Amino acid sequence: MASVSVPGETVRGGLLRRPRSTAGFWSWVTTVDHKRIGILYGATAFFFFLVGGVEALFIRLQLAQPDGKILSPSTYNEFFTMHGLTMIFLVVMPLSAAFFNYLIPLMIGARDVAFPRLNAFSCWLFLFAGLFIYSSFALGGAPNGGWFGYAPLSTVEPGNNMLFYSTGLLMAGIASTVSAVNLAVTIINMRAPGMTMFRMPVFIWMALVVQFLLAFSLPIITVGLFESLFDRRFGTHFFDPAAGGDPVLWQHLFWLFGHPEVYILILPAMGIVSEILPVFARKPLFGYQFVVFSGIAIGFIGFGVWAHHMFATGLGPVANTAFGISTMIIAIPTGVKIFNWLGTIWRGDLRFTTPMLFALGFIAQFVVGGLSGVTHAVVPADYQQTDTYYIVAHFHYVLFAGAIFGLFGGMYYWWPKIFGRMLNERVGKVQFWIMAVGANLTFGPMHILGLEGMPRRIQTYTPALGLGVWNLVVTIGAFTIAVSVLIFIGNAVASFRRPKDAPADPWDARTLEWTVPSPPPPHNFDEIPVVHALDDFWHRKYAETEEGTLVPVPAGGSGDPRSDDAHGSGHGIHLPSPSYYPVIAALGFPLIGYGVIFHWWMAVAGAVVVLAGLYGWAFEPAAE
Ligand code: HEM
Ligand SMILES: [Cu+2]
Repeated sequence: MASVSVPGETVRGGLLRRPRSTAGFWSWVTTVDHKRIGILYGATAFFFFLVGGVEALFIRLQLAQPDGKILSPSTYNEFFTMHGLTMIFLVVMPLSAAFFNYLIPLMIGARDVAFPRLNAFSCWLFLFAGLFIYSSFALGGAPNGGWFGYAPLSTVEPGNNMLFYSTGLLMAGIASTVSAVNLAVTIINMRAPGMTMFRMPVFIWMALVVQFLLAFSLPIITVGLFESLFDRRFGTHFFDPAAGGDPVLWQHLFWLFGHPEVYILILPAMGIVSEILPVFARKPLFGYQFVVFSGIAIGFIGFGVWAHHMFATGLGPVANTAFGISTMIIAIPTGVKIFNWLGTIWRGDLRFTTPMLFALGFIAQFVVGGLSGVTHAVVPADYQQTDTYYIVAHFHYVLFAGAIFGLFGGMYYWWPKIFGRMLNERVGKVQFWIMAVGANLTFGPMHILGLEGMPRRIQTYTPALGLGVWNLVVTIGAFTIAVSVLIFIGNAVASFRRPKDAPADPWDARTLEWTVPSPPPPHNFDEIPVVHALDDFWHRKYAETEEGTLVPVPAGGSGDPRSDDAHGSGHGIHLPSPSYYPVIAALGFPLIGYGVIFHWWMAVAGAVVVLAGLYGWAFEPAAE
């Protein structure tokens, strides 16, 4: 096959020529740059955060008073299901992926991830999966069987609602699995010289644990989703007791994934907090290796606790006791982290910047969520708590007051690096306090409502139950959170109006990403750095006397990223080229999804698009 390259023309095999534009719409559609892909993940996830937030506000308006009439029972089922699905699969997971994509190469001293086009593919497939699931609102009805989609409700309830659930999550699962392999290979194989495993920042360690959790847990739910899809589409009986199937099998498959999933949601925020605290305490992380190993321990034990979600399904005293104990055990490595964070700030030279406030807020509120989690491990107590608002309170303390607070801390910490502009610190602090008040006003009283017997997922309740007052407080809290999110949007928009004046190292930080300009050039590093220690950048900036006093090391000398001539144009550095094919291949999947639900010919058409994308991807010229 001839291989000529004629500018602007298709080249061999009728393939599309690689796009050249580095600015504008098409440059974003065809980008394979990890930084841009990180920003795409972040922007999409933030959009879905707003959508999931609005759904929560409608839920809270409906429950603000007894006998609410804002949402009909069937719409209510769709709203809480979509709220849960959105916040978990379309917000916290991709927001973490945004940080992973943007920061991993920069923090390990690499120019990009191992498989840049695969990276673009997983990003587009995640977006298309999200849009596919949301298109269900216009195509007969959104998933309405709860975010954990228990059978047989999810397999026998009429309508396509839960078919969008299973096909949509299958797509999102492929995107996450592909990304997990890509990022794990990047961390293991692409570290700069001298960046040994125990010189990696904790954020990178937590990212690595998360990729393994994804790689080992997603296949389990994938099997369950296919079985659920087959029961609906092909009349199989995996979860049909009348034909020898077992609905509890779904629960096992779901929670074998679902519990590791909660660590997939929280470990990134724990990694972010472990980066922020040392910088604003001006002390190294206390017990670095303990923090790393406790993260790994959480990853392992996290696969051995799943049935604590099923104490009330009748597994029997032996199983319940075993899972009660394993759940209590997982509190130990979690506690180790908390004490190491406290050890880091203890007697530190603290600066209460906005990122630091969010990190401290994370610790305080995550402890509240963690403690209620321990109460669930006590089996008889859980009989009272399960399926009530006490549980809703628990997972919002760990997921909203925990994970989301950690992620906001990360946004305020790395915003100058990513966009070259600072966010307003004063506005940031106002946002933090309003969000903290809102979160505790929303999720605090839910503990009381739950212990007073309010079940979750009820569309309304009678005045006789006396639940009106606390429900009104919760709703006011939810709108307080909404105000704080609007303040953040205002702060972000205002920052984009400012010139790109952020310095390379605005916080006097410790890790490699702060050695390059803000924002970093496409090639990241002119020269791949050589690393000599944990917190290598810090040790280039400061020496320590015997008494432990920090002595600044003057900038300059070879390899010092602070010297003026440290950053060139990157001319001659090979970078992966943009490509059309990842987005084309990803586009075929929603088509296949619609085909499975509506008309098989669409599935065939979708498969053709995927194959065409993969063909182009395989045979397009490496680079011009
Ligand atoms: C922005 C503030 C938020 C508010 C006001 C809020 C409110 C609520 C409420 C009231 C429910 C209970 C619905 C019911 O049982 O009838 C709920 C359910 C849920 N929320 Fe949130 N939430 C928020 C953020 C989040 C976040 C950040 C996450 C996860 C990362 C999340 C995950 C969930 C899940 C998984 C459910 C269960 C849905 C189900 O039962 O299927 N929420 N939320
Ligand atoms: Cu669990």
